[in-house]
Amino acid sequence: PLPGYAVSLADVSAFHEGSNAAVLKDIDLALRQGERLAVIGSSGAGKSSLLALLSGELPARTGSIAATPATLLTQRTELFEDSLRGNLTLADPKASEARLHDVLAAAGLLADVEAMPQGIDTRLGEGGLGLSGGQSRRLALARLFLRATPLWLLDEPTEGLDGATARDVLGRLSAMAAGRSLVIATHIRREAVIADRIAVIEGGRILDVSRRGEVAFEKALDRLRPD
Ligand code: DGT
Repeated sequence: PLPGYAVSLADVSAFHEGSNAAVLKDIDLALRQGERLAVIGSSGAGKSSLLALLSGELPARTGSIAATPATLLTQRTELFEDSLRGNLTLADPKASEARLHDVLAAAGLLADVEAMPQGIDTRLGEGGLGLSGGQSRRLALARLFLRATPLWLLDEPTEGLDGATARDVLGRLSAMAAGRSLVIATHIRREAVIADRIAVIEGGRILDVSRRGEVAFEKALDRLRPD
């Protein structure tokens, strides 16, 4: 991307494998380093697909795309039948013990881990069996925190969490994201309100982008599910 930018897209279209209808159309988007963008729109509008495009998972068919290295936090946390440590270090095999301790603390998981029978070496069942929804989301966060990419892509990061847990997780995310660029796909107000700009996407097209302080920004927030 251009100096000072995390993302620049011009006239991008993209197709999912095996589909002959574009899932993203005429996408123009520039994101400055350190900027936070929320992407909102109906179910099926293309929010997750835009994140996939930015992560490099979904190729652009036409147009030009430049993005700094990114880490994608998907809606579902993929956890493996392995120790907590194993589930964490797949994000950074060289992470030191001190660093693991730090990211667990930042994710709000340290006390939980210390209370487990074998601490960080406690084994999880398939799909993270043994962890609550909040704990597995926090584990996903700790994993994200190990990925020091300049761009984080977050797909509904607090979906399914109760209000208090969600606010706690969002606060931690926001603190750890200082200096990084964020793109947050969401339909929940609490997740969009931390953004500098909101992009509205429908039918694979960006219809509108508004900035905090603008009337359109408040209107966009009003379309979202209240906390
Ligand atoms: P959500 O998560 O329900 O709020 O919806 P969005 O806005 O995240 O939408 P997205 O990007 O998941 O889906 C956009 C369209 O693309 C929708 O028609 C479903 C389709 N689509 C999504 N993932 C795939 C895929 O892996 N393969 C194919 N062929 N189509 C997909």
